[in-house]
Amino acid sequence: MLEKVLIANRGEIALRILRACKELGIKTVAAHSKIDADLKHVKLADESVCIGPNPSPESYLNVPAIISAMEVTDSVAVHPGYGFLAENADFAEQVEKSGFTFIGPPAEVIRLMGDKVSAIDAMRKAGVPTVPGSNGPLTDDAERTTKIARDIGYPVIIKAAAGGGGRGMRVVHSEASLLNAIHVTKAEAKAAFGDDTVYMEKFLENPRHVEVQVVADGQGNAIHLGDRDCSLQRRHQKVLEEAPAPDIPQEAREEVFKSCVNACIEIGYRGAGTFEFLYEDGHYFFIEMNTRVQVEHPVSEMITGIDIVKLQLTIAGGEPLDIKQKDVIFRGHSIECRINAEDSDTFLPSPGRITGYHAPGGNGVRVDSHVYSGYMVPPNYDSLIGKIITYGRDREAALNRMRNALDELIVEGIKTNTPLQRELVVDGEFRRGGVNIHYLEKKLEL
Ligand code: MV4
Repeated sequence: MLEKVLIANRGEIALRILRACKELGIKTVAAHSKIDADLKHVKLADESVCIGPNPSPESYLNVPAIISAMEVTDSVAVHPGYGFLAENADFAEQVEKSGFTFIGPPAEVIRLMGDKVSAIDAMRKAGVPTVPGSNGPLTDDAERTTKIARDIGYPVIIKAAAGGGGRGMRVVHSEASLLNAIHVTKAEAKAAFGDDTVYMEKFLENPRHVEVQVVADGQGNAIHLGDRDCSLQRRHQKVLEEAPAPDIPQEAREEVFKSCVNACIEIGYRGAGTFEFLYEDGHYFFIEMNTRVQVEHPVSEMITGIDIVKLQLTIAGGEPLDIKQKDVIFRGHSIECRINAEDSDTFLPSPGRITGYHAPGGNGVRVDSHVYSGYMVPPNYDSLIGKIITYGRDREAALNRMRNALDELIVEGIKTNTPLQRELVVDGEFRRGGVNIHYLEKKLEL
């Protein structure tokens, strides 16, 4: 087992990681920026180190500072959480080269998945269903490119290989605008990522965002923890997630789950990971793989009873998976509402001091949050201040519990998106289940 883990993140996920370490008897080091000295996990950790000033490039993205912090504290491993350096292959590589353990997949696998062209290629070869597309980078052969688009059929979407998460994409509706759209997307990709490689896919007009959670030990064992629906999003920011994904035929899901587990073995995956799919008209289309623990991982934990972060830690410590697929029992339904320090109508950030705080509770209610009364939400980082997760025997029960939990939540001193979440959990169409990725943005336009 890992002896001492450095937590290179902040906020609720840092606290989540700290709790998992404590349950496993692992010593903890909280690496934090100057303004984050008062974070809850910093107070609870065995040790803490200030790794730099508030701007994240100088602290949570500062690789030498993090590696130095591991050296001075005798940490053996680093947990990157999500965001920041979590999917940075160069960071993982430097950590390992310095003799420490990166809690995540091997650097080569992060790199393979970071390049969307190579990720899709690997998945297609492993039998994961992908979007009809160019099956590789677009070349400067205009005739060939035009033919690919014709064969796929318009609309198509041009995506940057180095993009992902909604960055560097452009939809093309007709041949007349194809070549210029590629030209512009390449220029933007070059400027944003330093890599102008782009590829083409059929543009799916009304898909759902369905993702599959996997865990692999890198020793030949891999399992899936079912799916999540994350379609409720605004500008590529997820707002509410749930597990399982509602209203999908069981045979279709079992098939895609199997393909994901198989792909984990084929690519030498290790740790927790997520296969992102678009789901439309009964078909799954792989788009990206996330090689980190995700914000919404708790809904999968709630319906399986499995602690994903503890598995990340035991696997990084070299232990084989001690759970077989047949021992993963799916039961009930779980909803997660993200609580952000932002105006519920304008979505503008609302940092500041929380003067009063009361968290919901009761049967089937989980709150993953680092905030407390008197806590100052800094303006420097993302606005997530916590997550409410509910469990119920079925979707309706989980939603009803969420409605009550949101009613109980009190956050004073700053604005939060709680009013929006309260509206969502009673929204008729959402409650019927299976709304697509455009539903929330369309609802907000009204
Ligand atoms: C797509 C798509 C439609 N067709 N690809 C956006 C985020 C990135 N992960 C992939 N994205 C999309 N890729 C094809 N071929 C629509 C989106 C998309 C989207 C996907 C998931 C969740 C929200 C979204 C919002 C807008 C567009």
